[in-house]
Amino acid sequence: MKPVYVLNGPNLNMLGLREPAIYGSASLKDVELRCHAHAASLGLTVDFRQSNSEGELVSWVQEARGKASAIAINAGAYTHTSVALHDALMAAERPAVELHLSNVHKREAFRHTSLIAPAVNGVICGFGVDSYVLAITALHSLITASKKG
Ligand code: DHK
Repeated sequence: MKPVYVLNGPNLNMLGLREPAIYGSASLKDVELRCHAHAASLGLTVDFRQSNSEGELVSWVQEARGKASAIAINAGAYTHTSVALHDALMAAERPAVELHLSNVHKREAFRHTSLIAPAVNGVICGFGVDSYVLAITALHSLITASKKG
């Protein structure tokens, strides 16, 4: 079984240090460990990555088309700006979930728009690190459903 790509965008390498009242106290390494443990409990594996570069994230989404079973993506601020990530996700033809630690709809107006949401199966936000766990659970259901169908 190909891994689920869990892709993290800009500033997520600062988790634990960055605005903990919004993003929590867990580090990105803590998040990665939760993802590996949860995926294993569902019989999945995870390839967990972070980049501050939009182009690198686009390349990873392109790579996922051949190498991943599904994509969970917290694109950080690129969520709200990146036509390139939207287009890459449209071309990936993999089950995909957009996720966020914070509830972006309770925050500044510029976070209320996602350019990538129309290119994914669904969106999860506002549950802190559990957003990653919920995204992996959702992808597991989509992978299982696509095998039956
Ligand atoms: C993370 C970011 O870096 C922000 O730019 C998004 C998202 C929200 C999060 O909540 O995980 O607006």
